Formats: sequence, C-alpha cells, structure tokens
Amino acid sequence: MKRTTLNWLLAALAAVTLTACSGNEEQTTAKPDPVHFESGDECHVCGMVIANFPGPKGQAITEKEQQVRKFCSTRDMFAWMLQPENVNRDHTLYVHDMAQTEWQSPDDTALIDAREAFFVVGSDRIGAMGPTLASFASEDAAQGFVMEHGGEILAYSDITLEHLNAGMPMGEMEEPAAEHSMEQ
Ligand code: ZN
Ligand code: CU1
Repeated sequence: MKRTTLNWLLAALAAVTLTACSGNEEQTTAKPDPVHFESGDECHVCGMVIANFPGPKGQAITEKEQQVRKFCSTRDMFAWMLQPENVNRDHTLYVHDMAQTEWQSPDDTALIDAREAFFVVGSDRIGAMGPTLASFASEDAAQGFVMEHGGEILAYSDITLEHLNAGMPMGEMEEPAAEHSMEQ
C-alpha cells in the first residue's frame, strides 16, 4: 500500500517535471551520445572549419529531428542556443572539458554535458572566434584556469548573450587586442 502510494507520487512528480516549463532541469531520459568532430566539419553559426581552430567546441543534438549541429567554439554554440527560437528546444549539448584535453586541439573523448559544465567567461584564452567560454566538468578545474587566465566562472544557465558579445573581460583586459585578424 505504502509502496503504491510512493510509486504514484513518483509518477505524478515525473509528470509535473515533464510538463513544467522547460529550461530549468531537462528530463533525465537517455540522452544521445556526443559525436566526433570530423576534419571537414563546419560551424553551424559561422561556417569556419572547426578542426582548424583552438579552444573548446560545442555540439547540439536535437533528438526529435535527428539533427546534429556543430560549433567552432563554445561561444558560437551559445550564440545559437540562446536565440529565442532555440532556447527552449530540448537539445543535448556537449562541450569539451578543457581540464582533460589540449587547448590547441581538443579531443572528442573529453566531451561533457554542457548543462552540467562550468564556464569561464572573460579569460585571456582565445577560441576560434576570439574571446570564448572555457568549459570544465569541475568547478575546481575552472577555478584553476581562472587563476592562470583570469575571468569569471558561470554555470550554464547563467550565460546570456551579453556574455558573448560584450567582449568579456570586465576590467582586467591585459592582452593587447591585436590578434583579431580573423577572416570575415
Ligand atoms: Zn563558429
Ligand atoms: Cu567562426
């Protein structure tokens, strides 16, 4: 009897969670695995060949549509994801855990769930599109990165378009802004 009640409660809770406004906690159904970045893959946002550039990358897998989008940088992934038409879709997002892999050429074995990652905004490290968000599985690793490269740690859900556009360092700009010779 007790058990039945508990089961019923759990079921009801699950239903509430599922129908609750998306955006907070996504449902914990099995999520698709990350895919590899292939040598010719182009960024969904800017069209650059992803593998040619340093820094953490992103991917969005939209299960319902069986669609995979890849991004040259965490910056471009957020630029896409934060668009009003995308922000509430239930895609699975992956980014590189930069504690596990090289900045110059991140390895796909280090892909982690972006929604659970910690992001450093405003560091001196440059990604494919210039200033970027350094992604980490652990907050400690993010903290270590901040000690070395500056910036501020944000959770996935705290990131807004302003963080992507407003250049990032707020008050501690140390790098000469000379290396912006990115092709259009
Ligand atoms: Zn891009
Ligand atoms: Cu780009």
